[in-house]
Amino acid sequence: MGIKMKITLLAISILVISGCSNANSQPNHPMMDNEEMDDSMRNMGGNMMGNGHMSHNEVVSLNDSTGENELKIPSMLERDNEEEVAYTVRAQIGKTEIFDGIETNTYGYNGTFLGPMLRLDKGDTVKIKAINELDENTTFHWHGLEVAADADGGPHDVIKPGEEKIIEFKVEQEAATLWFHPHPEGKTSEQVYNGLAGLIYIEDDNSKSLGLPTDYGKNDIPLIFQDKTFDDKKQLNYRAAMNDDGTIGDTLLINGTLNPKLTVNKEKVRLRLLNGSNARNFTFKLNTGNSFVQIATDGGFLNAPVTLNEITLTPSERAEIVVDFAELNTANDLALINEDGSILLPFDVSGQNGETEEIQKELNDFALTSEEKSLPVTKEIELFGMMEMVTINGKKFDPERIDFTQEQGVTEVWEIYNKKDMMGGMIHPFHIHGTQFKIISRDGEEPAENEQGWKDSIAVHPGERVKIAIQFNHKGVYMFHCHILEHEDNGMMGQIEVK
Ligand SMILES: [Cu+2]
Repeated sequence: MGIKMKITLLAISILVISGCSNANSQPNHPMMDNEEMDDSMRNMGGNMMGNGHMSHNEVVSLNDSTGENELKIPSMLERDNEEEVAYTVRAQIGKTEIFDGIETNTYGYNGTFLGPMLRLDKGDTVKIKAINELDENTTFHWHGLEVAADADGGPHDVIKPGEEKIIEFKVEQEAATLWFHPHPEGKTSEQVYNGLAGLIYIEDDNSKSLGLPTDYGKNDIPLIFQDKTFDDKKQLNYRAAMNDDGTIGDTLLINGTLNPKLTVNKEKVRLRLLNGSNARNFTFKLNTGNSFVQIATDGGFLNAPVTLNEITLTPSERAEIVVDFAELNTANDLALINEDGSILLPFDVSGQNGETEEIQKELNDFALTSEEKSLPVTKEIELFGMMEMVTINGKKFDPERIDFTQEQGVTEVWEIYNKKDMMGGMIHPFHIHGTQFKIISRDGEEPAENEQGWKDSIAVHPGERVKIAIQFNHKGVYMFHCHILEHEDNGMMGQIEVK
């Protein structure tokens, strides 16, 4: 018996012993050499026992950040000219040195990995020249932006390789931290995984008057959290890493930085957290157990800062938090950690004192009216399934089918229900395009204080019913979907036409 045959039999017996029923979700590698086979088997083991989501909840841990690399800060995108708010965004293929001395094949916007930060003001009329320099179709989706459907960059807005499109919209919503990423049908997960994601900051008179930390990269820090699996050649081999129930990796990158640390002054530092992962949920906390305050949700400021010891973000959710490094005992090693204790971002607190302005008690005038609370449910969404068997209201995405219609400017109440399955079910982060909504209730209860603000994505737990009040200010066909990107690509997505 040849060595390959022995290894194959060993792999098969491991599958049988483990009683793994999702082995067929693993890609076949007929040409694998022995070393790759070893890796592949290790990955299979990991998937079966951990991130295979067979129990929907045990997930492989992230490696601790050693803190050897200073966190990279995305550059701020420069305007094309002074006269108008016009930008160029290119989706590109490139090579990035994520590991010292090794080039990893990646995608990026206006660069080789991730994208620049696009800073917009409320009231701006924005023109973006979107150019596809990839060798496959892509779209440019502005996640959280309240724009007409033809500017939203959903799967209908394909830009072919070598082609470009001018996208125009007016910024009419309040200050918020949004993001942009591709959204082509069936390919979103791979393109995001390979590096296509960038941030959008919207500022307005309110955000500028609050006295919050606004020194970009110094005390106003964007943090894009993404977990990846690198193969033995330090490549992002999406096909090998892919899991139909959500691709989870053991290696954390923040803003594309491996083993990041953040150097800060002794002052209040605003962290704009984005869970930009394909599927991993994060629960952020400080290793010292100290609290911090949350000041903003996906789509704007909370009315007042909310003191928290930890915050969970599911894929695509954002939160702005403020950590007061002047108040923390910097004799200890400080770090942002995940729920399981893995070190995400060590902090290096310099001896320098910085700004100490108090955070204002009133940040916004967000309101859920009693009228909105008393509206009847007019749209019901049932999320169900796992792996490639995911559906919304029993159906998979069909670009030719309109699932719902809603009138422009009219508030309706949607009830989103996450129906449990035999395995108990899993959290589905539910996202709606083109608008921000308000959470009315979770299983009939008022949402937590830190969810009483504008949202465009919401974690819906197994068995849970969430009611939201939602209005679209623009017309056209918008997507709603699970933001576990593999679920989205597997058809856990529907369409609403706003008339
Ligand atoms: Cu899902």
